[in-house]
Amino acid sequence: MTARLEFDQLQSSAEALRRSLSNRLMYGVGKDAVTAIPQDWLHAAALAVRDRLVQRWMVTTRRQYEQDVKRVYYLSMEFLIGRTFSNALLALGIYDQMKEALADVGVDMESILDLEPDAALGNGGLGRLAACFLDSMATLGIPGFGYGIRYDYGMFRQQIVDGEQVEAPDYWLRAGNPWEFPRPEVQYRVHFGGRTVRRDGHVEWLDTQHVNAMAYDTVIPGYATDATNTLRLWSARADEELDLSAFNQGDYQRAVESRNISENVSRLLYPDDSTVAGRELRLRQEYFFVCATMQDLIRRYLRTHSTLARFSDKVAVHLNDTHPVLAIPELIRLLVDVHRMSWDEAIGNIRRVFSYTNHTLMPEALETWDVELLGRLLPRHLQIIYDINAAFLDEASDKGAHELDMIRRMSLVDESGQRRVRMAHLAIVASHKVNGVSKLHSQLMQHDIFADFARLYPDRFTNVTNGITPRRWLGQSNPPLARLIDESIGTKWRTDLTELAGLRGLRGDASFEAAFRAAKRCNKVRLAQRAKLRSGMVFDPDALFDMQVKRIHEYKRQLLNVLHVIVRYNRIVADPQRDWVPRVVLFAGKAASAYRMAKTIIKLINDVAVKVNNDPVVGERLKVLFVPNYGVSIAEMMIPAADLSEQISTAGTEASGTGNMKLALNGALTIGTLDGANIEIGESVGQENIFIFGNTAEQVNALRAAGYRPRQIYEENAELRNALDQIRTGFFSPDDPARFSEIFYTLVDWGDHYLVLADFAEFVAAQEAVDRRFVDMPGWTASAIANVAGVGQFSSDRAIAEYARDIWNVKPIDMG
Ligand code: 26Q
Repeated sequence: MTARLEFDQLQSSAEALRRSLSNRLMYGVGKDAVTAIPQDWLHAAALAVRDRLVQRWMVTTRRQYEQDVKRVYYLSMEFLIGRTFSNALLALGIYDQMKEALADVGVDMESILDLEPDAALGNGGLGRLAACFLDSMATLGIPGFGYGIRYDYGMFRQQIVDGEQVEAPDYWLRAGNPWEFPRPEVQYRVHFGGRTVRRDGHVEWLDTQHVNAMAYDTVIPGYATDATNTLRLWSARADEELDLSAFNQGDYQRAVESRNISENVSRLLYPDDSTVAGRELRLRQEYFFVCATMQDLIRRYLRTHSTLARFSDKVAVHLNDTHPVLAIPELIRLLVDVHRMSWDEAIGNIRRVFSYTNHTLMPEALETWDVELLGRLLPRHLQIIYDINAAFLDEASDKGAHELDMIRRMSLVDESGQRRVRMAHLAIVASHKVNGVSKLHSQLMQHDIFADFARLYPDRFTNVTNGITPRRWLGQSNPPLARLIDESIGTKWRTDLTELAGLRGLRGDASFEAAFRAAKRCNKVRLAQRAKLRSGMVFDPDALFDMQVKRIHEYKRQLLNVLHVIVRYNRIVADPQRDWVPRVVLFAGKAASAYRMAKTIIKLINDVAVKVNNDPVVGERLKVLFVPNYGVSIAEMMIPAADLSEQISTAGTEASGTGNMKLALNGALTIGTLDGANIEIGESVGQENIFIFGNTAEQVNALRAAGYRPRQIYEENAELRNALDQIRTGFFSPDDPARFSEIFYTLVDWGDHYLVLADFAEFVAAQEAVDRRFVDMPGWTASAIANVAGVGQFSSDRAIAEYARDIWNVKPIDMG
């Protein structure tokens, strides 16, 4: 029986929104216009918007059900969503109407936007990619679900105190989260520990401890479509039983304390320190969310199917790196031990269902887990992994892999030293597709780290170059440019970014070029105002804005950038009267809290900034600023203001990069190495519109093999030597002259692993070419336009269409 429910059909006019706003403030927030603080208005407005999303959500869910669609489950430990309010308004096409409605009740919308906290449930590129993919799946109508963890504390807030990074907790839920729907009725038990007992064909897992995973749902709107998707995040809940037993023993306090401990599993996001410390809580997190997710998707499947026979026709599970790879043994466990499927049938299903994206080539960043820890926490899963390994090694030997060395290299268990499970190997063996995230990365993957597997399973490996959503990274973050593009070539680019190619025809059109420059200048003024407000620093919007915004990591080579800044500074001081091109060098990014070198690099940037910015001889010719607390919202403000995009990783280390795409889309020119997606960006925007320098991945290998000698470079290049000596002897740190000596030795005497010195001279030469081009303003503008016009293929819509066709085998839903 269906109840006779009647709903208001919510309209999009300013008037309808004003009415919703009043209702939501009153009945949703419990305030009136007199008592409401700005935060309350934001909350009420968010609820009014959410109501309109829910309408679409219900329609989509019904269509999915009617069409018995194949669903994609995108499993990721990270979703770096940022703010939702503006994004949802734009998706619904009600931005101006909401602004008017708020103005009618005396609230300035722009002033409340900044009150929304970022949902910062991710570290960097991998987490933001997941967020862009959700946006694109919804926009394309791909039936997709994001699954992850609802961390109480997201990415830490970075404060800079005396030039050093200080971490503060990010309690993003403090004011409540109007975008989520708690689903207390959707809870699954997640077991840990215990022992296993074999019983005819299946295995029982006994004497475990458990915690519950409770669902929180967020609607993901598609742009200019009724289609929406769901992001389901799990939060840990201790259950009643746990309390009762302890309570019965008369220890009420301990009962409550133990609740807290078991709920810790969803407490915080682990920062990526790239040398994975074997943290037990991290392993618990990984299992916690995939366990709940696998139970949930089996339940959803069985609601509309009576047997599991067609499971793999209706379910695709994608692993965003190896972090969710325990989903594989967990699904096998559920199919075999709970649903009593045969092992062979279960294995067949696994391979059809799973696919895996690799995001790094650096061996120290590949996840492995100690067999002892795995066996203690997840004894059944360790058995399953051993069984998969045995079957795999048989298969490998059938296919002719007999050589003992090769078997050892490919085994899921690394037996050298303390035995460890190689999570990437598990993902490869159990997936039907494995992809890298740029052409170069996918090639290196097949020729270097996973070469044995690529020989064994040549059809399994593929490339899907990353992409970014144009809705957030142009439409939302860069209104002046978005408006200009709308006026010049129409609005279709928002759902088909290749439309931007139409801008090519406008190069040489003086009025378009002037408007293009004006849009950039407007963004630079906005950033300069913000910087003035926050740091007191004043800079000239007509200077060249040079930006390196990304996590702080040795391989990303912020040090190379700093060395150039120091050399430029020394040159200015030596010859202040030359016709210097004024530059503002901006850095932003977080260092993992345990990564000492990365933190020292932040301090160096800030010490160099103090020296440069306070030298009266330098003046406007050079300014250096480290912008604190880089995250999605700060990126949205900074990126549109960039002239120059620094993408200077050691070739072969940056899997793809996505900041490179965002900056090019906003009309910055790239200075970069032939690494990750930089290569494809160069091919698309034209080599004359990008500044490429440095050793190629191949040359990097050759250099290392031949015995790289950084000290020789140091000795032979006087300017470089001088800069490094300044770092070593305390020129930038007179209060603590030895502060940066470790940086010096790392580069000069301890091998310079990332070849900073090897690429230095070419980098400086490329920077000189940048200056020459920038003073030719028409030439620069033409190149900037060529960048915007050329990056259409780096839309996440293109990436998702490729995943859907080549990896997931899913079709868009028919919205009727
Ligand atoms: C693993 C285990 C324990 C703790 C933390 C981690 C961990 C967390 C996050 C390891 C790695 C990450 C994040 C990696 C990441 O962001 N990689 C980037 O992914 C982007 C999207 O594909 C690429 O564009 C970047 O090149 C790549 O660096």
